Amino acid sequence: MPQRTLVILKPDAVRRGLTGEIIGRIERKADWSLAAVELRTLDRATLEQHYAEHEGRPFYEPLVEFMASGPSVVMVVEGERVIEGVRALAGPTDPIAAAPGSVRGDFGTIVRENLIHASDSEESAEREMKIFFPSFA
Ligand code: RTP
Ligand code: MG
Repeated sequence: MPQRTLVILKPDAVRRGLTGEIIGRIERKADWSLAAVELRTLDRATLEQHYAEHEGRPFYEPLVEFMASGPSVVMVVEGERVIEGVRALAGPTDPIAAAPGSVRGDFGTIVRENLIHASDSEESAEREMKIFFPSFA
């Protein structure tokens, strides 16, 4: 079933010149496509909304600071089972636990600087697309 998901290539991915590599992996999946793509430095208010579920956790402040530390690539990806699919392509949160072949497993070592965000459910995707692309239908 076609879906849409909100994907962020985090500031570490942009700084390290990995956005083309990661976007290429997404684009090469059968029947997936980019519905929106923008290079954007995320402000604190937007990030507080996006990461509201983590407020109060010890990693919350450094996470928001890191995510505001430089430009990210914010995208909407659409296609067959794309919500579960981009999560699988990204790999688990901790890059050291992520298998080679996944984005985090191939390029990451630090839990916070794990290159990519992808919505974790249909409800999250709807909520997050509204935050980052309010005018998007
Ligand atoms: P994301 O939301 O970015 O797609 O990642 P996720 O679902 O795999 O991870 P989540 O638990 O939602 O955490 C959000 C982001 O916070 C950073 N984090 N740091 N212990 C730590 O230092 C820690 N734990 C999480 C990561 O950047 C994670 O992706
Ligand atoms: Mg998450």
